[in-house]
Amino acid sequence: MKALLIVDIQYDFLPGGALEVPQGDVVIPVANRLQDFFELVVATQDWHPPDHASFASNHPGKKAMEEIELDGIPQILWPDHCVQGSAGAAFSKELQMNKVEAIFRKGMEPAIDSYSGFFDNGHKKSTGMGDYLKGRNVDTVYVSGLAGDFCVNYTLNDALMLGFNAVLVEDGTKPIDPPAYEKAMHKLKEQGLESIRSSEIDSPIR
Ligand code: VGL
Ligand code: ZN
Repeated sequence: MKALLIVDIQYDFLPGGALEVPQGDVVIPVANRLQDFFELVVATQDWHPPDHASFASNHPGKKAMEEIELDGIPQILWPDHCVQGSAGAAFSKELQMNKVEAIFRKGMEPAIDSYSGFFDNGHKKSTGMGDYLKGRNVDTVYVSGLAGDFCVNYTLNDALMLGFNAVLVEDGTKPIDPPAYEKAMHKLKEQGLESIRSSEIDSPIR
């Protein structure tokens, strides 16, 4: 079975949000249209406590976009975003949610960041999404969402590492830093990532 994975289409990553992805809103109609062609749709949701270590505001003297080390791994400091229960953490009202069977939240652990929908950045804790998908006999994941160079990139990487076939929906994502995104996708393609344009999908995918 093939599943559509919708990554972090939340107000804070959309234009006007705390950590906006330029033109991030263009991915919404793409993710909406594709859902009709999939038997299984799941979503991820960035969901941080206010004291999350990825927030520059929790590191006196540091500014957003500065890099530090967190538990031995490089960490970009972000503006406060996707705080649990806040308006910015909500899924866009434009995003169709009826077909979404499960939502995997991530980034709840104050001291660890979690870009991928599967694991935290140190690969210490699983969200359970990999086991869930395997339990549903999923062999291939199609990925759409935000941001292309962070959560989509890390999610695709972990999907491949877990043995799923992974397909990037090219027009279903937008990055924060386009050159970094291109470089990351190039690297993932060498590891087996496939990519398509959403217009290539016009009948049920099984
Ligand atoms: C994301 C930065 C911080 C993402 C989440 O969804 O791509 N990026 N938290
Ligand atoms: Zn985050």
